[in-house]
Amino acid sequence: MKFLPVLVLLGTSLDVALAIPQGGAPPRCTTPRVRKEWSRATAFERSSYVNAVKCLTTKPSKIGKNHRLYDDFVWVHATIFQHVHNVAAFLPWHRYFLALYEASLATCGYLGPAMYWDWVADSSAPSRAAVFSPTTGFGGNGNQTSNQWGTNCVLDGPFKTLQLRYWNEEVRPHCLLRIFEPGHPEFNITEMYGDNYSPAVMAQVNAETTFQGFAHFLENGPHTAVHSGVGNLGGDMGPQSSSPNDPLFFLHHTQVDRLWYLWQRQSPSTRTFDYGGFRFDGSAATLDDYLPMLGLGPDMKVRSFMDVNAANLCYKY
Ligand SMILES: *[C@@H]1O[C@H](CO)[C@@H](O)[C@H](O)[C@H]1NC(C)=O
Ligand SMILES: *[C@@H]1O[C@H](CO)[C@@H](O)[C@H](O)[C@H]1NC(C)=O
Ligand SMILES: [Cu+2]
Repeated sequence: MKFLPVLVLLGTSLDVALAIPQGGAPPRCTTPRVRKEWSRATAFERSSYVNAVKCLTTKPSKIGKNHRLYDDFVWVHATIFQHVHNVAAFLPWHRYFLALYEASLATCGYLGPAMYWDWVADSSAPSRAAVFSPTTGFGGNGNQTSNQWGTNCVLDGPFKTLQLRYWNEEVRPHCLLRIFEPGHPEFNITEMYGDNYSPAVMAQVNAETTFQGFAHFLENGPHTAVHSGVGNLGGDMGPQSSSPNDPLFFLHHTQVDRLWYLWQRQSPSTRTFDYGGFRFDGSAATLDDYLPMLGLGPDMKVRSFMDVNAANLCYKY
């Protein structure tokens, strides 16, 4: 029996999906999908990915809101933001969120794997990364002629006409905003804060031996630096709770997910289910905590998102 993992995730709750049928075998992950770096995707994959992202703006909300399917991801992330950042659940919650996005892209005709932007590889000149190409990427920097909020529109690429609805949790219609950090040598700040996600920094992050240490360093170091490097304070990718407004958010977080995967793979027997840290209320997190998804998908346990080889995920890098 063959499973399309995204459909398992969409169509049923995990409890159902993982229920062991009487006398039968549980669903298994036999052919994991291989997630790709954007620059290594084919032209067809890239254009069908971009078309599917645009298609999300033509579909109705899945959670009964008066906005588009595109905005569901922004709204859910913004609304639940404090509960899933700077807490133990940061990595598994985003792993689940990415899987739901991948499933939505599939309903919009993109059947390929999720893609990532390897910003560690591009850290010495991030603005020249393939993802910012106007022809084969997501467009480049926003218009920098004014510093008034809402004017730093991305003027090239496939998303130059994208209309966005939320800024944090407020309804504030705007264009796709980007404000690349230009770099300030006098303050030892490199372009787009690239020095904060260099191979040397990633080696330090990888040297962390516990989930808690690794996750905290990854989130507050490289992850945040990339958000700020692309968006700064007035851009959509900045440290806003509405950062999924920028389609690049998902390639950024797929890279975060990949780095976690690579760390887990250094010692699968001890690290795959290594989890710990704090919940939003300060109490100790456990693998049986639920990940709140506000209806975008069923709330499921952290435990279900630790192993990418599980039938509900079934991918690798
Ligand atoms: C850039 O922004 C300025 C100020 O908002 C605006 O006057 C100008 O038309 C914009 N440039 C383009 C090419 O849209
Ligand atoms: C500049 O930043 C780099 C990377 O963050 C760091 O290794 C270096 O020590 C800093 N240099 C100074 C003079 O602060
Ligand atoms: Cu987030």
